[in-house]
Amino acid sequence: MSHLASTDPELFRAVSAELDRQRHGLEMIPSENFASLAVLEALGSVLTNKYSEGYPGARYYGGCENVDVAEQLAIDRAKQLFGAEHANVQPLSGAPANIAVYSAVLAPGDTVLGMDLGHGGHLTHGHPVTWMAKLFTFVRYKTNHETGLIDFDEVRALATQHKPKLILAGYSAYSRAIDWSTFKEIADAVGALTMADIAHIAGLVAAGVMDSPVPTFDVVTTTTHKTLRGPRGGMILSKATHAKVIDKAVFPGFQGGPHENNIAAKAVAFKEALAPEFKDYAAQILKNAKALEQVFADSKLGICFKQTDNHLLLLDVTPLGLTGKRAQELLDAVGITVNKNAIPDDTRKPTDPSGIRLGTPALTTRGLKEAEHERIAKTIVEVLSKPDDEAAERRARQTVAELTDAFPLYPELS
Ligand code: DSN
Repeated sequence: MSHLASTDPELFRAVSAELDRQRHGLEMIPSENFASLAVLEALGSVLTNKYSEGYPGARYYGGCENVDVAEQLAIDRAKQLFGAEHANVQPLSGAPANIAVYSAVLAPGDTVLGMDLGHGGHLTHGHPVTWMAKLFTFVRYKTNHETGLIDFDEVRALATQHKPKLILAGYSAYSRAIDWSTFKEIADAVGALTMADIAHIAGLVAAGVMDSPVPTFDVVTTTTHKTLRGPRGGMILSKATHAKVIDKAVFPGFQGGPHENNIAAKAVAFKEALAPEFKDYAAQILKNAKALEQVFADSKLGICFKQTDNHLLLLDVTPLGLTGKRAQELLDAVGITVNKNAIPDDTRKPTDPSGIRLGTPALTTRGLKEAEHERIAKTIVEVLSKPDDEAAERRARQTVAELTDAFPLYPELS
């Protein structure tokens, strides 16, 4: 980055400081990961200079022959990776991908049945603060407190009562496996379309370590930067019958010129995810999450949804006399990054909820396995159980330093 350093030293210092933060901390926000150097190179390439409204072979600009190659590679690899009939790789991120699907398959006033945000759903699944909630009628299902699982009796009853046009599954803070076939069966019974938002678990689905909704659902959206380990971005997979309306909804309906540098980086990430070693990576993500769970299960922390079947855990920190914000700050102070998060039916406000959410994709990319995750979980429990204990804080910092030294991040970057 010698050019950035001389052109804009102030910005260069911020980027360098962020590299330093990522290297010397334990990144446990479950939606974050570390993209490969090849992905970063594609992102920083001259493809950022090109306008290319339209799709490969049908653009509104000249000179698109090279970005056509990049975008077609991304499309073909996405279809191969997920076994999808159609892929649109232009959505700028997960929220735009979801909004594009709504605009493709719904009319204003239509009803959507999706998960309550507090039970692991996402803002774009109809939270009242979003513009989408003004356009469409969102009805929300929840999980069952006793089992930690989606309450399919409630989903069925709400679907029968409200006759939604679309049933939405797939979450950002739910730690259990998803029974796609029961959603499909309920949707078929009421004549609804099915949409899965697999932003969090896409890498696990691609690797085959979690069940895929792609064979049965009408539409599947995802981000590309979480478990898929690609660049920050989004993607829509669908049955061929929905291809036209989805492509039209993304462009010209909702977005302008695609970010071809980003799309090229997605193509690289998909190639990496198609490699056999990605399956080992995804399997290790799950093993590491279980290693965390085993330690937390022996602590006073509450495990929401009873257990984890994926890459994340949602923990209730109130039994320790903490709030989510305080827990996040305590862990931040020792170099462990998590995010405060609402727990199901939380009575606290979103800016200082009752829980924290943490996961294993980024540390698994760094090479940490079960033994290291067990050590980290014990450190987390100690820090949260002894908030004012300087010796505990010192020990935690020491653990973080030892682990980050033992598993270097981006050693090639200076
Ligand atoms: N912000 C993402 C997450 O952290 O899960 C979801 O959009």
